[in-house]
Amino acid sequence: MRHVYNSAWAALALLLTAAPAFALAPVPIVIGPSRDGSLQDLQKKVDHLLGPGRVDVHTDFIGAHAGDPDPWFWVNGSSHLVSVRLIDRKSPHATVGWYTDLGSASETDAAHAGVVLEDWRLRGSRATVRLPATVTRFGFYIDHQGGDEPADQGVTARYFTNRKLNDAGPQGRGAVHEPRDGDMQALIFDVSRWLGPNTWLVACEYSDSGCEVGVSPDCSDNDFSDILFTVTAEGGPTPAASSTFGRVKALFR
Ligand SMILES: [Ca+2]
Ligand SMILES: [Ca+2]
Repeated sequence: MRHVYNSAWAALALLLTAAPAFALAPVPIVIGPSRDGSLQDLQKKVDHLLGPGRVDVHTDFIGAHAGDPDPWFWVNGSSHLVSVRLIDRKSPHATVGWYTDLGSASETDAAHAGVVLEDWRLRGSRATVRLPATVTRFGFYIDHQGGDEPADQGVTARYFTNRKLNDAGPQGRGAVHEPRDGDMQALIFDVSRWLGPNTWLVACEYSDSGCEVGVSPDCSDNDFSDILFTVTAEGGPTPAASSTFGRVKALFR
């Protein structure tokens, strides 16, 4: 029987590895008016996608409430299949990829990451990724080729959905506003009620969100509406849905 216990402990260790941290307080995010006009406001785009009044972008993102997972990542479920659909983007100069999330670091080599949506993809296009079974936690990165907005300073930036992996403040020069322990470059919403089980909306900022917030050249507008895509875990369980967290917690009651 000994090997049975060993297997159980191995499974438990895997759960502990994947266990999330939880926000003690809401993650303080400033969403600013879009420099591209009110039609680009994230709330309008989300209302168009889900229907008006369903999601408040200021208060419903994951991390907006104490007790929410922070930072966010997904857990590789049993099917290992994840589909990504491009909802909207302002500029074609961005690529979305998945990466292996190690908590305080990312793995982005070819065995642990890959391109999901290339910059030529059109709105509405969908891509499906089969994650390696060895990957426990994952997230998405956005490579934005600079030049669209003044704050980008013409450089290509890589942002991660796990905010702790993004440099603090403008180009890593230190935080100038909250949150000070990792710039939030993507707001993530659980939209499973409206778009199907295990579906999240990821709303990204192309500029360095650690810059001062505004529309002047050295600022980021922090409209979080520069590229929007959905993530769906196909065929059942379960990237990091709240039910997964519930099960993890239940083990320790
Ligand atoms: Ca930054
Ligand atoms: Ca923006």
